[in-house]
Amino acid sequence: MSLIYDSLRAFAAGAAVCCAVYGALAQSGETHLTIDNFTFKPDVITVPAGTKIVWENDDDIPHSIVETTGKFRSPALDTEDKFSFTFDKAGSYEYFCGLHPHMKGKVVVMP
Ligand SMILES: [Cu+2]
Repeated sequence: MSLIYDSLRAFAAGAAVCCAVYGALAQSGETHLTIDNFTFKPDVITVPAGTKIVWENDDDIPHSIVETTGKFRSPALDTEDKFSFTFDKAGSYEYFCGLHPHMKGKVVVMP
């Protein structure tokens, strides 16, 4: 029995965190990510549909943003360059850096 209660408690805590994040982002409609030290920050983000995500390269070498199935692709971004994409459809969008393919990120779009 306690195992079930623990699972329920963990689920409720997760749902509360999820909804708090959803509410905060739903108001702005725009979310900023940075690229620094060969890392997308945050590398995984969940947003409501219709959110515009803006990536800014804060690294001192160029990076790019390429969606794995070709839904979007940025040019090489120099330091302080930005790229944005508006996520209108729910789904999971994985992307990587075209110059350093080991750099990976994911955007999860809620309906
Ligand atoms: Cu890169």
